[in-house]
Amino acid sequence: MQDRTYIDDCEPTESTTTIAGHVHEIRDLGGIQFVLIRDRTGRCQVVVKDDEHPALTDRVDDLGREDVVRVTGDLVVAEQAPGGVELFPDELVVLDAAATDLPLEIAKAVDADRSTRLDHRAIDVRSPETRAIFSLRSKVIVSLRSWFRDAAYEEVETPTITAAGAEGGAELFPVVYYDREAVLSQSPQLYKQVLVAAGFDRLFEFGTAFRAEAFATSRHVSEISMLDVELGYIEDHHDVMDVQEASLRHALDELRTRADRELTRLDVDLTVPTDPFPRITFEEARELLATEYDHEPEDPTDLDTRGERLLGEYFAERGQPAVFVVGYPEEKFYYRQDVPDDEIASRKFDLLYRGLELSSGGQREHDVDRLRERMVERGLELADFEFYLEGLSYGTPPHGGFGLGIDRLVQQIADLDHVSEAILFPRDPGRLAP
Ligand code: AMO
Repeated sequence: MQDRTYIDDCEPTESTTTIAGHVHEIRDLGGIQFVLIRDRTGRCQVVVKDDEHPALTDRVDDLGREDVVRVTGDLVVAEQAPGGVELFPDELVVLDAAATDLPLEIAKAVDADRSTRLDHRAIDVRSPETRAIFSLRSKVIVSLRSWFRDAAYEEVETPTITAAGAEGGAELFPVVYYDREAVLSQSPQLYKQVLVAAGFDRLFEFGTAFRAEAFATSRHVSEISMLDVELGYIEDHHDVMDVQEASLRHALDELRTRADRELTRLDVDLTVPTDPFPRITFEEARELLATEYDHEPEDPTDLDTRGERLLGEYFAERGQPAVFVVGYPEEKFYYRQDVPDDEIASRKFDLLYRGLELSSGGQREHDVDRLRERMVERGLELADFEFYLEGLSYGTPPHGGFGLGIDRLVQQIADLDHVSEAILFPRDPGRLAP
């Protein structure tokens, strides 16, 4: 490996320091040149004085933006410089020269439209603001994973090429699988349930889910990163919400310290909910929307985008960025519903975070006869679900879980207008490349 120090880790010392990265900006003031070097952690100003280093001055004259260089020299405290230090080089090596026709502006605030930026994504992510989103995203995933590992959850992987959809509906991508037709997985739902039945009673999976949404909104993409969780031996859906709440709070709390640099770069003031997240029933949510905002979502079984946004505002004003809405009617077959003494229609919840649905979850129906009835009522082919029904038929603990959309979580944390901005190479109905 080439010896170098990340810019953010550079400490001014007596000894020489080597940094490496892209040339972000060059300023030549006649007699003195400033070259801003960018690596994944920050930017460092390299200062070349003509009278001290004529050979290096010639080399800087030949430099272009985005050239990849390695620079070695003495670091000196300089309050006015980015990062508070300057490097006075003894050596500057060009590792690769960049083409000069950059398709996007990197050094200045990016004002290209989103579509152009996504078309040239590998260039767009060089801009420090965009880069910060993905550094933040990586830290979100690390924090969530560490919470589940510490809580003795096992990490599993389930297939993405499957025989039938798990979530129902028409949002399936067909794939040719040898001489048969298969579909890309909409969710590991059925697999995670049969695994809990088999004794994997605390599991999680970071996976990819595919939804052939026919429309493009600021919160939908066709390829989603999902954290799926499932746990056995629960009393009810509140146990699942406890896990969703604790893991998310842990991740947000850790970000405040571990992603301080990224949050600052993105100008985000992250508030971590300290109290339990409010849990309101679906009926209470509709009632609140009607009385506080005179808003009645058209579909009586759901809250619409505006409804979720207004609920977000209502709870944000009361210091709560997150709220659970519990008991959605007419739910998918696998949620427990119509439980005799329950005052709610189902044990399904959604987690709204800053006015956007981030996760869905709940307690599952584990009575196989009732499951079969529900599936038939919904017009599903039982033959497509044999492995599921078999897996649950031989002793299944009461269980539940949730699926958290990682892309939307990053969208909300980084305060991005569009979910595709939180994804390196997003897929939507209009985009299959890069
Ligand atoms: P659901 O279908 O609600 O539930 O999906 C869970 C979460 O995934 C995210 N999500 C999406 N994000 C971006 N674009 C999309 N097209 C999209 N679709 C879903 C959302 C959503 O809250 N099996 C259940 C979960 C469970 O009960 O365990 C499921 O997949 O953040």
